[in-house]
Amino acid sequence: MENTAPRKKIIFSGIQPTGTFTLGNYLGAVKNWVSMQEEYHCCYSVVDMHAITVRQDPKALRENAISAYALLLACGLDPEKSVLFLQSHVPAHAQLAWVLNCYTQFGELSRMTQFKDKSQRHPDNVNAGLFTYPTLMAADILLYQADLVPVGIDQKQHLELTRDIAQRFNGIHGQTFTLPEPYIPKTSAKIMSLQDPTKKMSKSDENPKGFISILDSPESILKKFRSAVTDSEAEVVYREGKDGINNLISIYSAVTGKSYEEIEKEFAGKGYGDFKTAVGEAVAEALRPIRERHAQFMKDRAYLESCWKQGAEKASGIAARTLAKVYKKIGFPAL
Ligand code: ATP
Ligand code: LTN
Repeated sequence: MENTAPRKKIIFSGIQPTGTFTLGNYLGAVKNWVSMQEEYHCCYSVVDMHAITVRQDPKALRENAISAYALLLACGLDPEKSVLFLQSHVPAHAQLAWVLNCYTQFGELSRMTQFKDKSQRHPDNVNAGLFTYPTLMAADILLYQADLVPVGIDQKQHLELTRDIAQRFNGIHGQTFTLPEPYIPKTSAKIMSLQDPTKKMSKSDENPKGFISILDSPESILKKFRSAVTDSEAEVVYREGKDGINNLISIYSAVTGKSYEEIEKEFAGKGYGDFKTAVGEAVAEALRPIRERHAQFMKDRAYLESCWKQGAEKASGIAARTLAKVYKKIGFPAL
């Protein structure tokens, strides 16, 4: 019988091993990756090659990459259902990135806000890799012919560039790449710093009170939420201008599944203190199983290695097909 079921869509996303994931990474990205596993063909990568656009200590990078891989498993990604791999294990990423560099304009890369931010933050190391970072990201996505890319809103500009590059290549050489769409969660697209709620929560913040790492102890999580910056009112309502409270409401909503209205009702007549404690407790509880599973995976290095080896094999197979197609279209003679 002919199979008339629509093709399962392909998902690709990546996360940098530049430190322990924050609550922002989890709610804005990885949590959605987990729920997408059932419905889609998913490929997720620890993008260690992206991480070296900022200087990394080799020992710390290796540990962070291994820990990030274990965190993906701990968060609920299943190596049997999804392709889970380390970017540096699949050479096609670097190979396609070079090709795409030649189809990307200097002016386009100059407009990327992440490049502008990071070059300001690291003025002593504005390297060419930092500048061409988006073409490596485009290669990641296009190699797998991804339909959807689940990311936080900060990555939207890179995705638009990926589409422009793909469209340009397809225009010159004929249909080669699927045009990917961003998939940005509505409520948790951007979790803000607990100390400065106008700034994105970031694992590279110098002030650790600003971010919740997903391996923080429950005590530390509670403490950080209790000292979260809010405002001088005393009403738990989601409203323009209440950045700190809005951020806490969206975090509480993401971890409990409650709507904003339900949360406002729950805390009507109560002070910020009660609310902050409730958010802290809910987050600590939601992260507890992840922390416990992570500790177990980190003890079983042989299992981790077997997972990423299998992931690299599967990813290489898919990536090689796209790369061969690209090389042929460009005019590189076959080996
Ligand atoms: P850094 O904090 O070191 O600058 P990062 O955490 O922003 O790095 P990645 O580790 O590459 O960068 O991010 C992985 C995913 O997490 C991306 O999809 C990104 O959009 C998402 N993300 C990062 N920070 C947040 C946040 N505060 N809220 C929501 N999503 C986020
Ligand atoms: N640029 C992203 C990380 C990243 C990514 C990707 C995300 C690298 N390659 C491919 C989605 C798809 C970041 O800084 N958060």
